Amino acid sequence: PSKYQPYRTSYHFQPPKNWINDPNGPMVYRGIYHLMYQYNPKGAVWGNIVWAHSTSTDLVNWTPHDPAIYPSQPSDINGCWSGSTTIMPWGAPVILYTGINPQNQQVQNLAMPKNLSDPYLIEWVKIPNNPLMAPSSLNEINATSFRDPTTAWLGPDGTWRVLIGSKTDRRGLAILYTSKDFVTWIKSQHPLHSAKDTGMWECPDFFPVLINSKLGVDTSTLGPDVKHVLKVSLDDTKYEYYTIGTYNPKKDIYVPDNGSVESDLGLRYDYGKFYASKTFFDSIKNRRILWGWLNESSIPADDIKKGWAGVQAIPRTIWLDKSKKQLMQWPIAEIEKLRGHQVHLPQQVLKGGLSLEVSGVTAAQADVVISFKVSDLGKAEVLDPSWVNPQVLCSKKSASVKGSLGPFGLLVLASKGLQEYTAVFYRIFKGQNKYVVLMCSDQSRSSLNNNNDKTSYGTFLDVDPVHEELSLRSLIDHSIVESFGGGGKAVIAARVYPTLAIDGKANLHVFNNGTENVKIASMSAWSMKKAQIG
Ligand code: DQQ
Repeated sequence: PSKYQPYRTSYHFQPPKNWINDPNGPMVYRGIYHLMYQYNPKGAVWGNIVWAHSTSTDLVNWTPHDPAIYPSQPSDINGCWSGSTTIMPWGAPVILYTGINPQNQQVQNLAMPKNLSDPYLIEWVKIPNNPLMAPSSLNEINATSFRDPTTAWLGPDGTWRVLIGSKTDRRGLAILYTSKDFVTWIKSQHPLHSAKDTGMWECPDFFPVLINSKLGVDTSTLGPDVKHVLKVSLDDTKYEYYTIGTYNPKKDIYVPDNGSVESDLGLRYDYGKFYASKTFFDSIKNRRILWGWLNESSIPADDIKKGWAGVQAIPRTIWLDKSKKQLMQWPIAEIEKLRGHQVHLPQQVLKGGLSLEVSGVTAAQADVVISFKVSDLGKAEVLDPSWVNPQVLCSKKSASVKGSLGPFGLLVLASKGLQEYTAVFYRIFKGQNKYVVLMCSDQSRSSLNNNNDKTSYGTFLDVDPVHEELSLRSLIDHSIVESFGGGGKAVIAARVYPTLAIDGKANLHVFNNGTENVKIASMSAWSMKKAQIG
């Protein structure tokens, strides 16, 4: 690896070197948090996949261990791909994961801790019965599209259920298997859910969320107080979509609520770069936590030069919004203990066309929280009915394109002369019968190195700017800008590689490139300390 490492993170999880992708089998066991993840021990590109393993007591600082799962049986000899942990009713964790067999078929295997009295769960044993689920001439399973078992859930009938991602032709499938003993698994006639024209469903995740509560519940929880969420990662586009709906445990089908879809206009955890995510129930703090992989936006040749690729997003607490129509996400509270020196801006009006620099924080390693209030919406630009795709709208109307109410927001990782910056901002439009808020993360000027993917990201945000403040929180970590809009109603993560705006040469600004004034209702920025991530 190169000595020049301006893009390594300070508080987002990453190993010292090499390629990482999907978070695998996250859990808490005897007070210790476990993160496993897809890892190439031999280089900075995907391959030779094992489950690397780290543990933590606070989800912020991490201790690395040897890989938990690596090829050792015929049923995983060509790779140990993604999977999940299930906690047995008596407290023992069990892993189901995808192995690649000698015929390069995808099959599902089981691994158990060797020693349950070791809270670090260093050693895992694979049962000789593996594989427990495999494609065959009888079951019509596509051997190259059969992977990523979910956390299993236990029905009131004493039967375990698990989902495996798959497809037939272009139809994405969440194949359902059931078992009485967790070892003998039977494929159900019908998938739990499927959707046409979505392609391969990777890394499905299926879990209950409480109605009217931020608390999380165990994955097997059923009843009138919960709705269910099904998330799928679409291999074709590398976007994730989730739906909220109803699970019928008698018929074992899941029906998304009206208008809830897995594609295009569907809901996403993140409208930027975020993939192969997985949740787990944190029984210590009764919350559900979401882990996701942030891939690089650099070219593989640059990844090889820097000697690593891939990081994990900050774990996010996830719960059902009051509207019951979407999820909410917020960085786990523990991350705030890394907050160091704080800078605060007094309430003030930010006039149209003006910006102000926020000095006194380490702008390449910061946590920034700002809230805007707009009092006069009269001059809001009219939303053209053809502007249906927020991401396209954000790239057409980048931060440098003047508007009336917006763009206003943050310029982060900005170089002194503004040759480089990443802009996270809002624009408010007048829609048919309500105001429409657009949230953008504009990477187009993020780096002078044009090899990087500098696509802009965007989403419409379900906030009423007449009655509510527009809040924005950005976690900035050298090559990561992870932004939470509307208190967690929408999230956009981006990877950026400034060439000038590095470390002490990175700056932070609040800007208003609209003609109308906006009020900064509150603003705080913290320098972030470095986490211990061995
Ligand atoms: N990554 C794993 C697969 C999964 C994909 C292989 C998603 O199990 O489908 O590294 O990123």
